[in-house]
Order: sequence, then structure tokens, then C-alpha cells
Amino acid sequence: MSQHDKTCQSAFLPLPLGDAERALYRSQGFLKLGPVLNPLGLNRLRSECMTTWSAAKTAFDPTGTWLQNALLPNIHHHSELVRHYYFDGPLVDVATQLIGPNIKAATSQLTFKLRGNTQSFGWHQDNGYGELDPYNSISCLTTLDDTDEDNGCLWVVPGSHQQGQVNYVHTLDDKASQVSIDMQVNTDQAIPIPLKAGHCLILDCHLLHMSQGNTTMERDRRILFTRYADADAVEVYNHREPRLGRLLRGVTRFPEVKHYESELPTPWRNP
Ligand SMILES: O=C(O)CCC(=O)C(=O)O
Repeated sequence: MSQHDKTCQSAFLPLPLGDAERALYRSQGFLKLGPVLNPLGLNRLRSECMTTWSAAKTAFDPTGTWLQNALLPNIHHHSELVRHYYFDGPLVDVATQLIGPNIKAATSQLTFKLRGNTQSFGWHQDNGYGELDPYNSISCLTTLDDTDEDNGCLWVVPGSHQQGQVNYVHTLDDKASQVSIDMQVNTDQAIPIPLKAGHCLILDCHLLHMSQGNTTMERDRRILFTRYADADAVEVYNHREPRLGRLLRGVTRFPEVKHYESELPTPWRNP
């Protein structure tokens, strides 16, 4: 490991899960973990993510879509610390404990609601947007700011993952060819999940969740979203082609996953 890699690693804090936490995850479909980063690591992660965000995005547009206002994909292409966090950070060990020994990286993106971004993101299951089989992928939402109900923290329906995939329809938003999900959901049991900056919310792929807008004018709500899947996970919506992403632990039956590198610019590929 290079000196630089060691410096990145020292930004992260280990997240060993006990039996009680694993049992809680199985029964409620989510886990609050943290802190995941030390204060210096959090500052650096926030700064690298914000630099990338500012270069790519314009100010909040109330007539724009969620994709335009709040989402930036493949953030690990742009930030070295995100790459380390996504590929070698403590969440990879969490994934092995919740999914199994064979793990691949499935998604990295920013979901930012900067101050005044009042758009909500409706109830959904992550497997409704990108259905992966087996149905055990995890979404990890690492907060870069303190989050609460005022600035758009996540809401979940505890235990809702146990019903599996809920019926949904995709609606095409003609403004940006955006796919959104309309879903009838019983949200009587919904609870907000406020989190301190540098902590993480882990979600089962079938857990119902949403977020309200950020109605504050002085506090951002920035989240680094990473998703991990079984190394053999296939995309149900894409003729069951294997989801491409770096193999992080264990083995895969798919050579294209085992040798997958093309997502990254050459200097950052595996040697
Ligand atoms: O960042 C948010 O407010 C919601 C993100 C989310 O639920 C998702 O990307 O699945």
C-alpha cells in the first residue's frame, strides 16, 4: 500500500457489526452506523465531493428534475478519497457481513440537497430503480452534513423490506427523460432518520424510503450514496446481464466482472 493509500485509509473508522446489529438489520431493514470517518477524513471527503459537484452543477432550479438538482453519478471517477472509501473503506466489510463473501461495487453517486433545494424524493425501494438479483444489495448513505427533518433527512418504513418488491409503475418525466416511481405506500409507520455528519445509513434493497426537501436557507444536506451487491448480481431490467462493477471481495462466475476496469480512467485502474 502506498503512503497515499495509507493516508486515505486512516481517514476511515472501522465498523464491526455484532450479532445484534445484524439481527436488527434483518428485522427492520436498515441500520444506522458511525462515525465512519474521522473529522479530517470527513472534511476531505466533503471538500472533494463539493469540488466535483460545483464543477458539474448549476444552482437549484425549482422547475428542474431530481436528476438535475440533486444527483451526480459515478462520483468515484472524480474523487480519490471517494474511490478509496467505495472500494476499500469500512462499508465493504459491512457488505460482506450483510450480503456474503463475494461483493462488487454497484453504484456511487452524490445526492445533494443544498440549502433551499425544496424538492422531495418520493417513496421508493432501491430495487425498484435498478432491480438486481439476488435481492440482497445494500445502499449506504454516508452523510456529509448533520441531517434532520428540516434539511431533508431520510425517512424509512421500518420492516417494510419484508414485503419484498412492491408494485410500481415507471413514469417518464418528459423534462429530462427521467424515470420516477409512483407507488401506493402505507406510510403510517414511517420515521425520520436524523444523522450526524460522517455517519451512515444502510438500507436493504426493498426498504421503503423517501426524503423531504431541504427547507432551511443556511444548512446543506449532502449525502454520498454507495451501493454494494453480490458479485454475481444481475440486472433484471437489462436481460439479466451481470451488473458491471469492481470485484471487491471473493469470486464471481462472470469474467466480465472479474476483469472489469473500464469504468475508471487508466491511472486509477487496478495494476
Ligand atoms: O438523497 C436522498 O434524499 C434520497 C436518496 C435515495 O433515496 C436514493 O438515491 O435511493
